[in-house]
Order: sequence, then C-alpha cells, then structure tokens
Amino acid sequence: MTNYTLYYSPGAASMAVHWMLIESRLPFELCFIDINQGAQHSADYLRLNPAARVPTLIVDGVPRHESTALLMLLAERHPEAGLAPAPGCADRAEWFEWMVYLANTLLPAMRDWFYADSDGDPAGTEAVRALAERRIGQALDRMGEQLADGRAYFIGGKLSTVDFLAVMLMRWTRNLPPKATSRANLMPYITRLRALPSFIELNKKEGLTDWSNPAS
Ligand SMILES: N[C@@H](CCC(=O)N[C@@H](CS)C(=O)NCC(=O)O)C(=O)O
Repeated sequence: MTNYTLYYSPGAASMAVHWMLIESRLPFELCFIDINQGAQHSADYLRLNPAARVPTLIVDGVPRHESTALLMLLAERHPEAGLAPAPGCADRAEWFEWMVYLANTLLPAMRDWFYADSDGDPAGTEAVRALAERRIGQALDRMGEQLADGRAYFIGGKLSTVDFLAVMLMRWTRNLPPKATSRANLMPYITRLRALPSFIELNKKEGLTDWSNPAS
C-alpha cells in the first residue's frame, strides 16, 4: 500500500525526505515537479503548496510542507525506523538542536545564496550572497566541530534525520566558495554517508551523478 506521495525536484529540499523514505523502506510514490521549468507555479501544484516550493508530501491525503518538519513527522509516525532518538532519550535534546539549527540557520542562508536575485532586489545580490557565504561557512565550521572526533553520525552514534538534512545541505555547497568537501574534518563523514546504499539509490532515483564518492 502506498501511504505517501512526494512531490520533488532532483537535488532540491525534497532530497532529504526522499532519502528518509528510502532508508525507512516506506512505500511511496514520486511526482516530479520541474522547478527549473516553473512547474511549482502551476495551478494544480499551487493547490497542494501555495508557497510554490518543493517538497510537498501527501500524508493521509493531506499535503504537508517544509523538509525539516516532514523529516520530524516521518520520524514520529515510524519510530520503528529508528531515525530519531525517542522522546525522553538522552540524545533527544541534541537531535532537536541540530534539526532546528540546520533548518533555521543553514537552510535559509542557502536559500539566500541561490535565490538572492529573485527573492530580493537584484541590485543587492552580491551583498546578500556575501552574507550568506559567511553564514554557510560558519555552519560548516560548527558541523566540523561536531564531527571532529570522528563520530560516524551527528547524533548518538546512529543514522538520524539530522544526517539526511546535513548531507543534503553539504551537497548544496558543491559549487559555492565555502565547500563542505574542502574541509578535512567533514570529508570522512561525507564519504561514509555517500557510501550508504540508501544514498546511492536516492541519487539513482533522482538522476544525480555529480556528488558521489569516486569509484574505487
Ligand atoms: N524551507 C523550505 C524550503 C523549500 C525550498 O526553498 N525549495 C526550493 C528548492 S530547494 C524550491 O522549491 N524552489 C523553487 C522556487 O522557489 O521557485 C523547506 O525546507 O522545505
């Protein structure tokens, strides 16, 4: 039985949710929204997502939005997948902190960088991007500090929704001046996460080839 339909665009903010659905082995359907061709502004899609953004996830027939909220919702609906520390667990507070930090700080800085000229005044693009780069660099510093001890995953030694979000955001830096892959303290983590079968399947499903581990 298909429980979910994910409206996605390859490599976009939908990617973390798509990854979680694959990793959790949940049944779902995919619906491609070509944001480069403006499909997010079609009347049909606006009925599902008036903000004209991806992702949208249909949950029990209701369209739901915001990648971070969707990850947390799926974690709550499917505790058996073990992709978030359970309520009351020692790691729960740190999980909240990282989910909110990434959603609140890094993701908006990324949006500012990529949409500086269309979300804002094109004359201010350079200044907006300069500030966004500073914020992205600071977030990469903070992620590097968290992972500096060589831990396998962000939280509690286990794969969690924080990793889906963090890796998606690190991927978005691939063509930016602050690049996650230029940082020695992030590379072991990036290499490990990119080697996960669910990440490889995700890239195949989205037709992405430009941020994988080199073939060994
Ligand atoms: N805060 C939202 C951001 C969503 C977002 O900005 N999605 C981008 C793709 S990464 C989008 O739909 N862009 C199309 C547009 O803005 O026209 C989330 O995390 O879901």
